[in-house]
Amino acid sequence: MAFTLDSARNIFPQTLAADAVPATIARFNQLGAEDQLALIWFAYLELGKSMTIAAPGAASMALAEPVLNQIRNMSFDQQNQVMADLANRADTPICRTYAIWSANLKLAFWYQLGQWMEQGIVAPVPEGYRLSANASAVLEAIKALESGQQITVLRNAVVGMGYDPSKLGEFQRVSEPFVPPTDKSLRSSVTIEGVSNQTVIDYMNNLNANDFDTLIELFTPDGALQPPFQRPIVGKSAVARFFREECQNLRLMPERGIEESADQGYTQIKVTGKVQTPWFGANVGMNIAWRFLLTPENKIFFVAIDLLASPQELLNLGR
Ligand code: ECH
Ligand code: GLY
Ligand code: GLY
Ligand code: GLY
Repeated sequence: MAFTLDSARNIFPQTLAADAVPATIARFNQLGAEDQLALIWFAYLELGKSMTIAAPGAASMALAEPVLNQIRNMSFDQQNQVMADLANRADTPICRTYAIWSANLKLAFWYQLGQWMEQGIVAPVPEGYRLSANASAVLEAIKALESGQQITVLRNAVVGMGYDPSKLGEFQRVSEPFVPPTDKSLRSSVTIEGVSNQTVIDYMNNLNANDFDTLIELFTPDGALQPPFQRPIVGKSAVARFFREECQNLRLMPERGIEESADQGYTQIKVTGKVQTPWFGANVGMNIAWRFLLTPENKIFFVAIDLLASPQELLNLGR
């Protein structure tokens, strides 16, 4: 039986993803805008007790700066309105601008607003603000998650704000400029217990080196990549764009895996390990599985990246 995208997505079905993340986001999305913003503020303060967020790069800040300055010059009432509009995904000029930003730009924007809220430059969450009962429950649910899941909830909340990009028609995305790949002499190489497949090793090493041009050549023309809790991104050009826009400076630390032959000369490989995002560095090691399906020519037809339910899942290489 030939593999399709749908059958590929089901390889290693025993993999237990952190379903608490989409479940928490769904509950978050039911809340009113004011509650959403206050909840994130409290979650952010909580997170700040145990880890620091790296400041965004100058290039990201420069792209967000015109909107940030516009907000800085507003009254507190107007600022609160802008933030509520973003949470409500309203149709306003600022929400439309925000909609075409990459995830990292959206995060950089909120990072700056958070700093300004602390400094009293942007309207703070009122002292003694009382979350609704539902919002308190969602906050407690977030606090109970492991740190990799917490930052994924926060990221997804931020990415979901602003005007709905699918209503925009044609548009040009705005993302931070890409950094050149790491010099060959400075690259490191991963070793994965139980996996010797060169395509998988090259995938990890090229992603770690920001060498997206080499990386994309590991895929078939119709190859697909499924990020955590998202639909697959299909086709070389879409995957290449995703790498350039969303995947700079990640640190992949695969640990172990299993290789098996599949139908029609294909190979399925599951790898587990840790991933760090440049936002939190070594403060947060996300527990990740990669589920690869390779063609007989050893090209990537499909790879899913799953955020795992627990560290125990790192040892689960079963089908
Ligand atoms: C304040 C109050 C008002 C409202 C808001 C506020 C600000 C909030 C802020 C939040 C910042 C959150 C951040 C979160 C960052 C999360 C990053 C994550 C990254 C995960 C990456 C992964 C990569 C996996 C991949 C691999 C591959 O092999 C292929 C590519 C890819 C407080 C003002 C909103 C400031 C900074 C979770 C898992 C391994 C799929 C990418
Ligand atoms: N500070 C991390 C980033 O800009 O991606
Ligand atoms: N998804 C890339 C990052 O946020 O670091
Ligand atoms: N393994 C389930 C998923 O995240 O797609």
